[in-house]
This record gives sequence, structure tokens and C-alpha cells, in this order.
Amino acid sequence: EQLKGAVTFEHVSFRYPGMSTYVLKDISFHIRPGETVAILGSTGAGKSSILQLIPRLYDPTEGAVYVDGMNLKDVKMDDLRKRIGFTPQESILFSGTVEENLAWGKSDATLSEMKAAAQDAQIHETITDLKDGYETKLGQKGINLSGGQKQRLSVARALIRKPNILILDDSTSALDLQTESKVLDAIDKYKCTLFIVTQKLSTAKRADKIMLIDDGKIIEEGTHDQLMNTSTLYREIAYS
Ligand code: DUT
Repeated sequence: EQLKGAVTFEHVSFRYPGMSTYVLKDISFHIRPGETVAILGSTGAGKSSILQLIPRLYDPTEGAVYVDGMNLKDVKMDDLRKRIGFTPQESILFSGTVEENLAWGKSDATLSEMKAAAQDAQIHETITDLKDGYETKLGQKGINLSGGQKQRLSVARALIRKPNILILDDSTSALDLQTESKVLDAIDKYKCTLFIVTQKLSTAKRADKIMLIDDGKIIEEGTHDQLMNTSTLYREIAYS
């Protein structure tokens, strides 16, 4: 395949269309294919805004984003869609069966692909326990899932496409430490580049790079061990 999963931000500044204030200010970083990046920062810091630029939900106001050295603007949207898995902060599930929800975005997904992804996202057993298994209807007239179950279903949906770049925007926040760690162990096998917004120290610890975001800027970056040595702010987060 074309994309391997390197992601580069070059002097990216960003304001939402129609807004005058910049929510991202001169962000630069380079992530190698297969690396895991944990993104930490308080609410409104700009974490989601950074991540939304990778699947081109928005384009930078200034600067540029590159995937495998290609400016995103020169990559076919179709290639991007196939290669980038993105689970937004609020999982988007619609009224339809579990199967239909899983196959959203990859309509040719086979049942065995769905089951494999669901197993990796630690949601397969929940699904098989439902009245009609993978054919159970969700939503208004169907079953309502818990927050954590919805999150795991969205992760499964993203995994089905075997993305080169996986972006989990706070999509594991409702999972307990053990379940999250099982999901992350499974994601490791996909060898994709992973961006994960998290508040969990256990998740930050396993990242190749942690980025601390504040007020639209990267204020610290490094591994857990590096930041424990160099960053008072990170130590405060770690001990809180
Ligand atoms: N913002 C907008 N319009 C949007 C989304 C966000 O103006 O559609 C603003 C709100 C905030 C800034 O952008 O001042 C950064 O928001 P973002 O959602 O990127 O921050 P976060 O770090 O992801 O916050 P949270 O942890 O609450 O999701």
C-alpha cells in the first residue's frame, strides 16, 4: 500500500472557519510509521483540533500536514478514508444492527472480519450476549449500549479497515484500565500509527511519544521516562 503512516505537522496554526481566535498555534512534530502517540492536556487545549486535521475534517489555516511526506492536500480523499481510522470523541452509532454499524465505512466487510475486529476491541462477547448477536438492532427501537460499549464498537469499526493511522479521540475514556490495556495490546498487532487522547497514565506510559497540549501549543513532549525527569507539569499529572 501507498501509505505507511508517518505524520508530520509543519508550523500548523488553525482557527475554526468564521472564528477569529487561533486554537492551534504553530504546531510542529514528526511521527514515524507505527509509533504510538499519547496526547494529554486539559479540556479545550486543542487535542481534538489537532487530530481532526489528519483525516482532513478541517485544513490548517497556516502550515501543512503531511502523511508519508505527502501534503494531505495532494492525497486522494479516497486513499485517506481507506487508510485513516478515526473515532471521534462522541461515538457515532446509528439505528441499525450491530453488523451494519460495524460495516459503516467498509460495506464489503465480512462477518469474520467484523468478529476479529470486535474481538480486538473487546466487544465481541458483549455482542454475542445480545438477543440477536450481530444482528441485534441498536438505537431508538433497539438496544441501548453503555458509553464504554459504544466506544469499543467504534474502535472495532475503525479496526475493520486495518488503518495505517488510527486516531482514538478519547475513545477509550470509559474503559477500565484492564480493558483499555487489552484493546491497546490488540491494536499493537495492527502495527499502525496510533494517536490516542487519554487521561490514563498507563496509556501514556506505553506511548513512544507523549505530547502535552495547552492553549493550542505542544508544551512538552517525550516518553514517560523522559518527562518524569524533565517536566514538573507531567510529574504533577502523573502523581495526581
Ligand atoms: N472549538 C471551536 N469549534 C469547534 C471545536 C472547538 O471553536 O468546533 C474551540 C473550543 C476550544 C478550542 O477550539 O477553545 C480547542 O478545542 P478542542 O476540542 O480541540 O480541545 P480538546 O483539548 O480536545 O478539549 P476536550 O478535552 O474538552 O475535548
